[in-house]
Amino acid sequence: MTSTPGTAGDLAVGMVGYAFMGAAHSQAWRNAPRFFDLPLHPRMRALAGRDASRVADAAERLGWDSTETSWQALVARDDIDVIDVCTPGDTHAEIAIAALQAGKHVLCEKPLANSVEEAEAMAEAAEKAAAHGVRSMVGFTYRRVPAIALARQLVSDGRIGTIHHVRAQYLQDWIVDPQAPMSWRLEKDKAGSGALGDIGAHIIDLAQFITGDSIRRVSGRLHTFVGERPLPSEHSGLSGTAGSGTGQVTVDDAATFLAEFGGGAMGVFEATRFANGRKNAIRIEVNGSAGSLAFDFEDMNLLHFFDGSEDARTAGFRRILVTEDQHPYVAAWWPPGHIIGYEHGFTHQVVDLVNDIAAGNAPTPSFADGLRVQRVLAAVETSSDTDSWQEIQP
Ligand code: 4PW
Repeated sequence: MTSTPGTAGDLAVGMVGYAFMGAAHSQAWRNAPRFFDLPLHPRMRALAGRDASRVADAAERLGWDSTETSWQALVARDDIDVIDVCTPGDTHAEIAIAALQAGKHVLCEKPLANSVEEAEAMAEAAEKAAAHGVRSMVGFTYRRVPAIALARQLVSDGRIGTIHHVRAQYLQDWIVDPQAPMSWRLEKDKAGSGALGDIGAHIIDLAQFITGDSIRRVSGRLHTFVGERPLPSEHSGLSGTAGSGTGQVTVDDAATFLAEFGGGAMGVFEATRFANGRKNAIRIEVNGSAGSLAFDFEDMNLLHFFDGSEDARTAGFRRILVTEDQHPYVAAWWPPGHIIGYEHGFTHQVVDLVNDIAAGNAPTPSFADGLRVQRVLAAVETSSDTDSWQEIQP
């Protein structure tokens, strides 16, 4: 490592993967400097993927300057400052560790890894690299939804008081049809786990982020409703058409668990891809001694807040439209009331990362935060297998 990358005006980005998350991240790298005043200008320098013609098409469509057909070639380039990992979980550890060791800042999609062991190695590599000014962040993007960031502020400001309850759900329905085809998200080797890691990881992170507390033990249950599905007719993501033949689903379709937090709060969590009619409902409610908060991503510009100190005759849940200039991230976008959407969280993630790189700050969520989530995921799985409460290593 010769010098800290990305300190001379431009920040050159190389991304691995170009499916759903790759498209979302590409839009974020492009839009961040257009709406936010950034200390470094992100350049979308190179996109890596194994298939030369598909990666070339994706680079053209998503706006990347050049392509590589291996992540190793991308990491070896000396004109790249940041590696953005948008691949399935089975490759996160290998790519992120190599990139950190090559002195590149790393943004890695969630969940951080497919196992606690991989996540530990990643957190260790991140800590070593940080000593040389190399930064890393795990992509728990929903933290950067303005209403969620506001929820965190209200808890830190003491408006909710001592937290008693956390109720968190992540509900989707994209595989409720038994004929919905296989995809990498249904294969344990590729994804690590199913609904638990893919979407449960988000609500674990959000619960810990909003409360500022950590889950200390869990009791969980995983279930697979459909064990065999048609193979896809072509590459499929969250949608696709069935082809011929079938494949085994090797992950959970749904996960539920009880949790106890270090500070004494009780938690109830549910992550499922079988909640018919719920598309991307991330619901979180926090009840404390001074008030309550409630959020649903399907109405993501709203935060519901109950202030327990108000006159009981008129107190009630207040519906806050989180589109004022005083709200987190919002001033850079539209006039009040002109709502934002799913993709904005990814832009905010880039903005925070670029600011931290330029300022020499440690970004959050860190790989250590990602490891903490990974430990909860593993504990829920063990709990389900063994019918027991599982403690989370601090
Ligand atoms: O937020 C979710 C992701 O983390 C998305 O809805 C889909 O599920 C894509 O990956 C996960």
